Amino acid sequence: SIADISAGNHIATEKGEYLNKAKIADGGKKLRKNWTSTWVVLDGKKLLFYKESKQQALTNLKPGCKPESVDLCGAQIEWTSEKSSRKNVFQITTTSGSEFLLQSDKNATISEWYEAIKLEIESQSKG
Ligand code: I3P
Repeated sequence: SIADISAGNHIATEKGEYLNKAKIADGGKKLRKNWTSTWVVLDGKKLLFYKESKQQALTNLKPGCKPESVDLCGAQIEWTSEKSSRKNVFQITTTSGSEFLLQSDKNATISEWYEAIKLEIESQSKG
């Protein structure tokens, strides 16, 4: 699904959707897995994870309510069947050593996200 996000005078068309997310490493350090449903936006080189609802993410530009921003530059993406008992899971590993699992029960949804993020990563590596 496509969401129009308005930020002041800047209007960007971005892809946004609820996905299940688990951060399993931060700066190379393993974390205890904790799946949460998160509003995810692909914003060019960045993947944004919003703690609040979609509606708040779309309208809420208050300071201090920033999403978690993941730098996709140099990141790796791969399907994994070993990191979770869930189906449809892929992993993103950042250059800073953070690891995220993203999951959806809907095959089409998760495939779309995998392809979109992969394209973004590949377009960057070509400079
Ligand atoms: C974890 C929780 C996760 C599960 C994980 C468990 O237990 O059940 O949902 O991951 O499995 O350890 P807890 O809540 O006590 O931390 P999946 O749903 O992805 O399988 P794991 O240890 O095999 O990663």
